[in-house]
Amino acid sequence: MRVYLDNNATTIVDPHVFEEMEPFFVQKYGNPNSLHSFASETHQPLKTAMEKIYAGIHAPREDSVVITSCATESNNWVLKSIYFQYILTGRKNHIIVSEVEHPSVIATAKFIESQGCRVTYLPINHEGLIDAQSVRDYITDKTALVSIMTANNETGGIFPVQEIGEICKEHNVLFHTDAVQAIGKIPVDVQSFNVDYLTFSAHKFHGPKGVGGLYIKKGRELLPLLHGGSQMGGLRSGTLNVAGIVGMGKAMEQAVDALDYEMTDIKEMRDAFEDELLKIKDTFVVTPREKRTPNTTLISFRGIEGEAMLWDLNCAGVAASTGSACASEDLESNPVMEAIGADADLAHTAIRFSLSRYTTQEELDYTLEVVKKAVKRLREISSSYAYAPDGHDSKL
Ligand code: C6P
Repeated sequence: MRVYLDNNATTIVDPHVFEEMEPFFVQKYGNPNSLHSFASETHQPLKTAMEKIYAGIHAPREDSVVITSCATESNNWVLKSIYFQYILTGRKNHIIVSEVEHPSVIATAKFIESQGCRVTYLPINHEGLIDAQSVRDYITDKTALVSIMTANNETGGIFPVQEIGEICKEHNVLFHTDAVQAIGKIPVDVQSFNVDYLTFSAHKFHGPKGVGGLYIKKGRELLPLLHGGSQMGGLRSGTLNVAGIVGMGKAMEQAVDALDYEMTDIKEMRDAFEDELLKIKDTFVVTPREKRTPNTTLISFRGIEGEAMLWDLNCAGVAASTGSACASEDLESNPVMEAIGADADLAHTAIRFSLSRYTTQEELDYTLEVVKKAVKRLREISSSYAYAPDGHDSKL
């Protein structure tokens, strides 16, 4: 059996999404900006897709949604543009990001820090969450931007963006949220979130890879990301990825339709799965369930290196991760566990299981059996775990 439980890294493209994209490769392949029928036959599908994207995040018509290639691009764009517009010009000198943002925010923040911007890396609390009021403590009259994710990709922890948005508004500070892990898992509404910018990426909600977006509130315009033609209002030039945009539109529509299922059925399946995992001795989950996206469990198995567990899971056909896919090759400990202050053993033993609406009970039952066997085998050979063959394991 093959089981895919790494849906925070990427998701299967929904067959209906694929079906809607297909005509735009070999039949309707015109450049939307050309002046002939090959171009015009792409116009209505693009318009419909954009309407679905606006509706999915509750964006008012007067605001902008700019299509990008991925969330990494959207995140880079916001921070670098703010640097050019506010920091380099001397109007402001400071931004705030949480210390557990995705690397596309953290690395960009570090880059602009190297160029002279002051950056506050907001700490998380013992539950792996952000205290909204702590944002207030760090804001100064020189703060240009706060960038805090809607939901964390490692733990699934949901951050209080609505409250943070209100605080930013009160202080006249721009607010960006990376909502990549929230779309299709919890309601996302740019208006109630009080955001100026919001990032998303189609491949996290059963859309294609290589297409994402950035919501920009009216009056909060950024500098053009790619100079060139007039596409995307001149903010991001380049021939439109028609199939990708059509696919993202369909995926967004379906994500909204499936939201209830994710928040009830998938959550129930995740909770029951997690209950079983927690019955294994010396296992730990940090962020409380009710404060997490419905599909994610980040669990530590004391005494077992995350990579060793992944090996055993993979050999049995189960795909999970030790955390963010783009940091998985550096063998570092899980950054959220580190930020919480977990000891080195625990930080190195975290495994992320992330479900999707395609996950079945049968797959979770099989995974449980695989995990139990892996825990037994790996703890027997673990140098940091005292394993008692009679089943009474103990911590060193
Ligand atoms: N996180 C994970 O395994 P792209 O691929 O650029 O569209 O998405 C980047 C990104 C940005 N923000 C968040 C919160 C994310 O989770 C991701 C992607 C994957 O956690 C791959 S590193």
